[in-house]
This record gives sequence, C-alpha cells and structure tokens, in this order.
Amino acid sequence: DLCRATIIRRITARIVDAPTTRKHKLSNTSVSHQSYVFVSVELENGVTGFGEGSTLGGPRWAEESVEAMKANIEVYLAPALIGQSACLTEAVSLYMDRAAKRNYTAKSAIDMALLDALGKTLNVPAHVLLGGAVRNAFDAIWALASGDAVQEVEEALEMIRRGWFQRFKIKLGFADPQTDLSRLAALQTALPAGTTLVADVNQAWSEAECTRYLPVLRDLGVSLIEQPIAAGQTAASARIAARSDVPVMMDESVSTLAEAAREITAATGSVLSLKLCKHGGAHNLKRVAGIAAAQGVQLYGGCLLESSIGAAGHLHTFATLPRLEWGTEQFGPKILIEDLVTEGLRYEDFQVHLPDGPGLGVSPNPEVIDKYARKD
Ligand code: MUC
Ligand code: MG
Repeated sequence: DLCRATIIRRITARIVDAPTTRKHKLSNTSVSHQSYVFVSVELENGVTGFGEGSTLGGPRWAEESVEAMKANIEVYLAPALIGQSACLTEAVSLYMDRAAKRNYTAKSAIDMALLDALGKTLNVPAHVLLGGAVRNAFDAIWALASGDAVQEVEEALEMIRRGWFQRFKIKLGFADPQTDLSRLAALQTALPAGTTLVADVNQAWSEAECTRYLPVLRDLGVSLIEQPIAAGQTAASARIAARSDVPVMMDESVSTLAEAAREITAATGSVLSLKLCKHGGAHNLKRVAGIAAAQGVQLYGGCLLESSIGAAGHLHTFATLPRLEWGTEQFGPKILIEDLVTEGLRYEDFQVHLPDGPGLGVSPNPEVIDKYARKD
C-alpha cells in the first residue's frame, strides 16, 4: 500500500553556495552567493524527492545558517523520520517538531522534498497534495539591492524590457535614510508612472525614523512598506502602521502561528509576507495565511532568493491560497549565475509560472549542484 511504499529510507543534506549575478545588499548583510541546504529524501519505492532551504548571509536574516541546518537535519530531524511514511505529511511535521524546536527552514526543506517525492510517487504535481491550484501564474516582483542607483535603474529597465518583471522591491536601511531615499527618487523618476514599488527596510529604522521618513516614501509613490522596524516591537509597529498612509507589510515579525495571531491582532501591518522558511513548511504556511485572511490581512508571496527548486516549492503552495493579492517576489532563479535545475521556472508576461509535472515539477541539475556543493 501507499504508506508502505513511501516509507522514508534516507535523508541527505548538502550545502550549496551558488554565485549571484551581483551583490545583494540588505540592512543587515550583503551576499555575492546564495547558500542553500539541498535535501534529498529517498523513499522505499525508490523515488527521490528534492527540497531546498535558503538563508541570506549566514544566520543574519534569521537565526538559521546552512551549517546549523545541515547538522540539525543529519543529527536530529532525519533520524526522527527514517522508517516513517512520507504520505502522512502532518504526522511527519509532528515528528520533526518533537525532534527539534523552531528550525523552520530546515523543516521546510525536508517538507518540500517529501512533497516532491510523494507527488512523483502518485504522479501528481505537489499543489494537488496541498488542495490544488487556484492559479498557475503569479505577478512577479524583482528586488533591486545593489545600492547603486544608476545600476538599479538600468537593471529595472532591463527586467521590463525582457518581460520578466515590471514591479519592484527596493532594499533600504543599509545606508542612512537620506542616501536610501535619493536612490529611491532616482528609481521613481526612471520607472513608468504607476509602477508598483515595495520598500523593504529589513527592521533597520526606529519608530522616530519611520515617523519622519514613511511620509517621504509615500510622496515618492511607494505602494508597500515592508518590515520598517525590528520584529517584536509590536506596540511601536502598530503605531507606525496606524499612522502610515501606505500599507505596512509584516515580514520578519511573523514566523509562527502564535506570532501571526499576535501581530495581526495588534494590527502591526495590513499585508503579510509568506515564506516556507519562516513558517516551517507548506501546511504551516497555509495555516498562517488563514490567520491573516480571517482578519482581512492581504497576502504577499515572499522569498529568500531560492533557486528554481525552492521557488517551485513556494509556487505550489502559493497556488493553493484562495487569495494572494500581491503576487510573488520569487525572483531567485534569475539572480543566480546558474540555476540549480535543468530547466528553470518560466518568467513571461511579467508573471512567474507554476511548473507542470509530478512533484515540484523541476529537476535538480547534478552537475551544477556538484560544482557549487561545499567540500567538507
Ligand atoms: C526579505 O527580507 O524579504 C527577499 C527578497 C530580498 O531581496 O530579500 C529577501 C528577504
Ligand atoms: Mg523582507
């Protein structure tokens, strides 16, 4: 029977450092390569599924690093799952929660590989295992984060010319606000009027800086302001959101279901960024989305610069959400010099398309993965 056929035989984790086309700068880090944990799960029926856990600059964006993930998968999470059936995905999540607290990115990488293996076993796309797709294309957002205004304008115009992206996110908070705002002004002048522009401050500003500068962002035509102050500063964040004419999006402040309930009840934002790495897998992401939807909070498909493997995992999950008002920023495959799959996700008509085929619908490229795999 299915449960027997899908017994988990082996789980392996490798670290992959994939170079990016340019430096990607955030308030708290800057990267020239993306580090992933690449997970393979082999089932009793001989099927192997693949998943990916992404980080940004080591344990700086969140607390997990690829080194810690690999160790925790090998020593704690994999042993808890060997011999269990992959078809019982909720039970598998419980085993992982018993074996390790938090570690959401590591758990999401395994969860993704299990969905891939299960989909391949049943010959269905992963979204079918999550309720089925209600959309198969997503308005795509590209992040501008070199910190060089001239380069960013050129890059944005090139993305529009290629038909890949016409909505943009600009990273703020790594320079002083005046410098950041002059970059933004240059971009605003160069882009077609009415372009959707998201500003992600990655927790860098104080409440006082928000009071002073959020109205300037509004005047510069910003459509959405992401995580302007530190996660956990709930009261200050609620005051900022109440005063802002531009919607505020929660990102680093919401990982767990309890955080989602707390932040949404406190009204620290009216939009929420969803990421598998924050919520610990597809089912939990959907539960967080439900908490948000119950309070009328809009949803945004976030990313952590995943390759087409992790991006496909996100798209299969995002595809099943009844509402996803802001589309997705799954742009990672296009920022890598070489994607980790044989055929990358399709970006066309300013949309990123849900891949077809069983499981995640993408095939890891073993040569590229070997080339960038960290040698121990
Ligand atoms: C974040 O904070 O949203 C996603 C896109 C990007 O440029 O940075 C990441 C993380
Ligand atoms: Mg963010």
